[in-house]
Amino acid sequence: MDSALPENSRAMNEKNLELVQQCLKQFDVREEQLRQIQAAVLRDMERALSGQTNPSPTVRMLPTYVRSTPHGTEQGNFLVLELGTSGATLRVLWVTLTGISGPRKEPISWEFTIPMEITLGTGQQLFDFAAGCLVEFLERLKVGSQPIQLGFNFSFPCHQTGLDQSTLISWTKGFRCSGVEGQDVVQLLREAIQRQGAYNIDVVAVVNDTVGTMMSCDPRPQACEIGLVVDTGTNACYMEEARHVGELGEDQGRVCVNVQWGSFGDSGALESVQTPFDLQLDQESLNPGTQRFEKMVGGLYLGELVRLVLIHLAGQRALLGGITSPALLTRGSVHVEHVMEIEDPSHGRARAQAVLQGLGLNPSARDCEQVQQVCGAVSARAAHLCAAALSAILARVKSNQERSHLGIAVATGGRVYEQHPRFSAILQQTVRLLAPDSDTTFVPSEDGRGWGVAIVTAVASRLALHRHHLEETLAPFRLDSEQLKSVQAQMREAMVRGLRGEDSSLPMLPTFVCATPDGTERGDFLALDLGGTNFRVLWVKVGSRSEGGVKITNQVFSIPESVTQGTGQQLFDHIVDCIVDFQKEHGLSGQTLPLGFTFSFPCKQVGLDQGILLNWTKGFKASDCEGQDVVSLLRAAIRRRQGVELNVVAIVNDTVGTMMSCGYEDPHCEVGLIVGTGTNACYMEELCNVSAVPGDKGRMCINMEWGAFGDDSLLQELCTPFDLSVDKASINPGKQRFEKLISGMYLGEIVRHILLHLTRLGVLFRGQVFQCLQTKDIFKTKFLSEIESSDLQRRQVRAILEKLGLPVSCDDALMVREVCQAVSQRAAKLCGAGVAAVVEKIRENRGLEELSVAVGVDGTLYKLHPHFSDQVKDTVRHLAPRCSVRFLQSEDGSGKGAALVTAVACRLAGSTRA
Ligand code: 0WK
Ligand code: BGC
Ligand code: BGC
Repeated sequence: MDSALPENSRAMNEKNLELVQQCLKQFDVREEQLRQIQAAVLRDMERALSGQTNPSPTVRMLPTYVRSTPHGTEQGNFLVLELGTSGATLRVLWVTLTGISGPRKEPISWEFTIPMEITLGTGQQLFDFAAGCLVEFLERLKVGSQPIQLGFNFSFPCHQTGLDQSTLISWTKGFRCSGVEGQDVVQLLREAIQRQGAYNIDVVAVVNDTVGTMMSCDPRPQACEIGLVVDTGTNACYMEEARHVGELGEDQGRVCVNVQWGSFGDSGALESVQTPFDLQLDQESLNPGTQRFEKMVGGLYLGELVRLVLIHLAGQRALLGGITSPALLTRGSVHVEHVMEIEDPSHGRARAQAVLQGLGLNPSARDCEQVQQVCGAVSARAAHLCAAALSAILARVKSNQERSHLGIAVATGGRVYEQHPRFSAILQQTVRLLAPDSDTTFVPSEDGRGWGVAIVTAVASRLALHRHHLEETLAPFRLDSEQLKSVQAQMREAMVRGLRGEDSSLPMLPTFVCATPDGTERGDFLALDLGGTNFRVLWVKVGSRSEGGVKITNQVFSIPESVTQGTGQQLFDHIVDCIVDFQKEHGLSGQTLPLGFTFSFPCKQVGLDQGILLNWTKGFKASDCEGQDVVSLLRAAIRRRQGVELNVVAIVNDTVGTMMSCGYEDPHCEVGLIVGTGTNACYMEELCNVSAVPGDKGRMCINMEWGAFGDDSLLQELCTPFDLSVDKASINPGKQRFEKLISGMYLGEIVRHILLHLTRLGVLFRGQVFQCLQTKDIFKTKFLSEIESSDLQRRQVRAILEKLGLPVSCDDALMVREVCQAVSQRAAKLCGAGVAAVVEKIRENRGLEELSVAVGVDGTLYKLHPHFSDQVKDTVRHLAPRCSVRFLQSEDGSGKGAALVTAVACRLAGSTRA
């Protein structure tokens, strides 16, 4: 072209070309620089994942709560609102998902331009504008008033705490609406839709555009595991191992992480490749100092970079004859579309001319050629940098999958990636250079993100439906203050009726224990503790405090079900066998020590050593015992065993034993509470209120047998179908209703029935009803305690359930935990309402304004469950504010109490064996 020109013009042209080349050289990023950037992005990713803050990583690594790539089963119609991917435009789509087998239906979509005053206005204006577009779209679509589920494609950095909870961290890409940063954008959209009041639209998911892009890929033959967007802005997401995402607290499965690589380099990592044009562009941008990587790659900035270079070169008189124009000097006058056209291999030169003339310039052919080079340099750098960052993700996924070679599919989207004539090719070539051990397939996402957002929305709506089913199922377990007050009042009335011997579901059994230990008790005693998790034989030495007070030697014996559900003779013979073994073991054989018998079942006592068993509870069903005096049954067994002599002095309920045991340490302990296999309470009642026992002076301990509260269907309203199933399947249907809502023997079963119900609804375990879930008593109450312990990560919850043979997803584990929490919380609150009724009774018995009292407590559920005891205490504080109640956990169990009752009896009878 120059050969025809005079010498000096040729020299001028060469000098100008030199100047242009020199300037564009700044946009060259060498391979080793790209590798440094790849390594720096990877380092930042790992820092962000592990929550490191110093130095703070500049990529954000935001969990998206999308846990699986599409499995194609999603179906239904979904509305999708896209905001922020393609500049100041908003798109509304109607997407019909037809599942894996159905034909792929093209979405119906509409694009709306967002006026500048909206993108820079208030958040309310922006969301009202968006809601207005939704209504306009739906009007045209004539969808009528059916409930509509919407997926919100919001392409800005957001901290998500769920599929439908997302807080905007900061605006990018020319948006700067006030009052939105730090807010939940789903809430803002819901409010705007409500203000429209036109349609019943439920926003069920918010999705970043990279996620929508990744999810829009057809999972056949290979699901995409990375989503890449290069449009106005740029970003990527990928499937990360959930265990690496600190804030999730999970260990299995994967979760999609929104990398937010636009902010990479905000702390200087890109300085080595930044040009003065980049710095100027950043200075003049809406968000100086941030989104440095995006400002070198995103479409919103490529045109601007070209413009600044053109002005610079014109300023050096190396281009355009040194002449600029007002349009060229106007920020944003060169768009990415211009750059893409100018780089068009066939028409680029002509387009360059048209674009420059459109800017009021008069370019020469040489100018056009050099402007093409400028565009080429700027976009090639963008593609190289993007490839370096993408290669960092590939390296991450490869190390996650512990593979030497990675085969992976990347979903791509965005106008720059899709429409720029060379961008994608340069990017793919550079990725092959930087990540040679990854076989990367680039899959253009067919309709962009709409599809993918609809799939995430379908998943989210399925999860929302599950959440609805879960809330609906658990709602009856969430007792409010009124319900608890009514249980307290009903129990109070039942107590009074029971004490008067009137019709009541509360037996209110006199125990003939009228005094708590006064510390003068002395001697050796044997004690038996039957009715809890373990059967124990105890040797209790009661000495003075200086001699160390009470010393206990005990031994736990198992009682096989064949005995607990055999004959009474078998049971009591088994008990005597254990006593004999114990005596042998501890050198007590042949000694006749006074014996206290903790027998934790409802007994009508006619004396301290006479107790007629009213009915078995807690899985015991030994025949020929109900209606019998169990002390006689024990004595008969002792007689049957030749050469054994035992002096049974007292029979006490475990609540009484517990009260006595704690009362030995704290004389204010006047209530005994058991929350273990079964549940029950006793307390010191005024003798004048106990119609069954003559006399009206002093007090007597009353064994309430509150487990039977509600056996007169008083608690019917509180009983859920799950409670009815547990009761029906129990060995004593219709009995112990209060106990069956509270105690350890039943909570696991209630949970199992709820899990079964939720599985049948398809909410849990993908709707598969596994045999183990249909197995009675397989879900132990101790699992509740384990699953609810707050420091237990989801992974451990899953381990417990997997041990049962249940394949558990993360969401399953979460929901199972919520079920356990609801069941145990109800139990604790009901137990608290019971204790409140008792302490209020004592306060009013004594005509006190304020009562200070202690409650002796025992039982595995109360002791081992992480939250049970606190919830009981909170409920008592709430329902009996005029009672200050201290809960004393019994260390030695009720066996010690039984020995102390025996010691008191012996003291009162004036006979102990030193
Ligand atoms: C330990 C007591 C015993 C009582 C038991 C209740 O010594 O008398 O029956 O607590 O708790 P569980 O063992 O049923 O959890
Ligand atoms: C946003 C990202 C988005 C990307 C591509 C960036 O400015 O921060 O969330 O994915 O643009 O649209
Ligand atoms: C029994 C009570 C006992 C409670 C706690 C209930 O099943 O009826 O007597 O106190 O369990 O063990």
